[in-house]
Amino acid sequence: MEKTLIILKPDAVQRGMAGRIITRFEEKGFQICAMKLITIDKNLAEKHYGVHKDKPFYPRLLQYITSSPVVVMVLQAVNGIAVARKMMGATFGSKAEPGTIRGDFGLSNSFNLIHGSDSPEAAAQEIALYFSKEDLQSYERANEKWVYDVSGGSPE
Ligand code: IDP
Ligand code: MG
Repeated sequence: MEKTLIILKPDAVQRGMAGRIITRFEEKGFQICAMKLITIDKNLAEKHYGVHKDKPFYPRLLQYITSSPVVVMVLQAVNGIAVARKMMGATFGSKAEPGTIRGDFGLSNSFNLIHGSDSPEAAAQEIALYFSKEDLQSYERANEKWVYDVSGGSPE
């Protein structure tokens, strides 16, 4: 099982698309481990996007991500990081494939609805930025044994 940090960015919340995007992950079979609505402050934004600090778009990225509330979630699935990235699609809606979240819901080459961790290292760092260990709910889902084949002892 792999945990990933997902942020429904200010445009997703402002456009009333948070529910639909969350539904996509629920329908796919992801388990919600934590979720909250927050406004990211400059300090937190700088920590989150530090790897991009030398990019030309960095100031606008900080402005965007701090401009309005976001939904922050920890989602869990087998191979969850890669699966979530695939569901998100390419970085901007103008290029993202139809069927992906960015491909179906966005057109901008700056606003792009959603963030998802891109590696296990990034996921661990990002989850720790937004949540404490106690925030992460560990619970058995009623439908778990129909989401995965657990007959071999581990979810497949
Ligand atoms: P990703 O979100 O698909 O992983 P990255 O290249 O890691 O994309 O960039 C992080 C975020 O920075 C993007 O999601 C987007 O919000 C913003 N960003 C990336 N490239 C540009 C750009 O060329 N113009 C404006 N914003 C950008
Ligand atoms: Mg990235």
